[in-house]
Amino acid sequence: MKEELTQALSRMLGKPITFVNQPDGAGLIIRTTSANASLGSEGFQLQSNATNTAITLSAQTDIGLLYGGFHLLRLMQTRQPLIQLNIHSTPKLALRLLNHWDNLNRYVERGYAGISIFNWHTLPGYIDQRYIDYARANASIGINGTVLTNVNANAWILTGDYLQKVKALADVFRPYGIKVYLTARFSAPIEMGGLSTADPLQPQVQQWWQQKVKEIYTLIPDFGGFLVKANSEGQPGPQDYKRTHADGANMLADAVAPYNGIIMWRAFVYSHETPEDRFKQAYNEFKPLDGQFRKNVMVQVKNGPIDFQPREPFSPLFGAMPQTPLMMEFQLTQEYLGQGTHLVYEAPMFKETLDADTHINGKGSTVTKSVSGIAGVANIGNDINWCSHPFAQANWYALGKLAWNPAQSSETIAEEWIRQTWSNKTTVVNTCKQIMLQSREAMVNYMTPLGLHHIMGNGHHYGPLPWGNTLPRADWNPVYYHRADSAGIGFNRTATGSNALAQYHPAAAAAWADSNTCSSEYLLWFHHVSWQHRMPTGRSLWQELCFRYNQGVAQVRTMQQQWQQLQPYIDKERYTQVQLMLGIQQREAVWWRDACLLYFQQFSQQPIPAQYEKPA
Ligand code: GCW
Repeated sequence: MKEELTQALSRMLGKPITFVNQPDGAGLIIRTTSANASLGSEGFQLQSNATNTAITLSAQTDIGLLYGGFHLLRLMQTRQPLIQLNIHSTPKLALRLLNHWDNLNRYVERGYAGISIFNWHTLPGYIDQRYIDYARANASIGINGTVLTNVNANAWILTGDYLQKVKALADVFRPYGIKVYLTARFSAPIEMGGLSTADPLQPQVQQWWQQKVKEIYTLIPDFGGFLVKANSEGQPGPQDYKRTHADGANMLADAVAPYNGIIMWRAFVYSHETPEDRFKQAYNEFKPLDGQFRKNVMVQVKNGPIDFQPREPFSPLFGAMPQTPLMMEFQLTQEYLGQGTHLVYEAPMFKETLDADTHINGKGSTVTKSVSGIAGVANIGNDINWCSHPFAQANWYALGKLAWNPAQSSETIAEEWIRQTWSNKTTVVNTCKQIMLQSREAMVNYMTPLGLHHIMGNGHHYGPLPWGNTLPRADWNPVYYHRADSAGIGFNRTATGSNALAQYHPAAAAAWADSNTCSSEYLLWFHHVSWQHRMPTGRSLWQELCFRYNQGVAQVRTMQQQWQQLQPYIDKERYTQVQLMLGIQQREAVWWRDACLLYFQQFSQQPIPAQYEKPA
């Protein structure tokens, strides 16, 4: 913390900083205190004295002081007044993690910002300054854990040589309060251990994991634990041996329990065999297991039931597993959100899920109340600016801030980030904020308005492919999701359809159950409605679709104009980068609109209203 303050304060104030052991009552007074138990192990307090000549930063731990130090620097950098401070801050969620989908060969699955920052080849001997900066950046926003490896896991990370490399990273991250976690490939006992089975109920399998875990903790005493993707998309898992997810998770949980480790077991599963609506599968598999997991198992649930779409209803698992701690999984990397090129500020999307009401324990049972931690699939790579698109870093920032305090608004977070990243000038702050705050809704409009989902290109998930119908599995194909025909469009998930709605508490389901009252944002998630269906705006469904797609394009054009106004205030390099990216985004918004409207028009058999641009 001393180092951080020295570096930052001397630059901000333009003069060297001195530390003294006997403060004379003025300046910044830093102290650890055991007197204030409410601060916990990570909280901090910043308080001014009566005459505003001193600020006291106190915490129970060094990490608390570090977080408090960063907070003070943030106040300064965003030009907040430093008088009458009375801040008491503790994280609302204990686990605030990044999940890297980084492979050992440095290819990042769904990564759009270069290759992995973790250079396994030169570790453990070479400690790249980037590892230190990565830890500093994370600590500055309260992130306290990182899963270094892809959930589509490679067993080799568990070999002795690789564990030395992991240890080197853990040693770098420790002073910043960041614990290291790994992904565990369920079949590792076979692939690495030479066993003939990975059956979690076989004693030799259990022993293999116990040994492995012991080896890890000998090197890394504060190792966090494992994140596991099992029996999903071809990954090995306990079901290969007719065991349940609980059997698999508990076996690993028992191995790490003596060291206070945890297992984060992912609920992102959907099976090749079941013809069941994919929406329902995670709930169907996991809900019956509630109560069967060990105490140190957390089930990690993606925000929505399908897969990181521009807009999804919250996953029905939130609130549905009262005996199992849940982790929220958000995706920072923009797999379905324009990837490396589109400017999309994701905080409003995260907030929408966190604030959603599950009604499980009556009104006000927000999703936030049902989670014990938040993980963000990282959007970081070795690009010079970490996240490639200059605005993408805001999503990393927002994840940390929301995990610390889910009640913070998207706007406040955006403003903080803009001030620290671009400028404190009012025009820049206000204009960037406008751009950021409309960006997610713009994207929903030009990609998947009114509750359309999963109509992007197969495999790479980039660009429109609503006509996609050639893959061997129904639920890989866009036509499975939009179900457009001459009668109408949308997926009927009510009682007369797949009845996925029944997985929600009746009070939550009620908001979506009737196509006449279901909010437009979710309409086609839950209903197949006719092209003539009357929307709350008075337009027909078809007209509304035309309106939304065009609105999305118009919003991106507005974003372009707004950005242009900032040219005098932004350095040329970053200004041009964003400008060119917005150009791509604009062209692609048009591409999306034209492709989708022309495709759906075959079914609606209605003209595109004259006021809109004619698709090329
Ligand atoms: O979002 C999908 C991606 C896969 C990913 C999978 C998952 C890591 O298309 O690339 O695999 O979900 O979350 O497991």
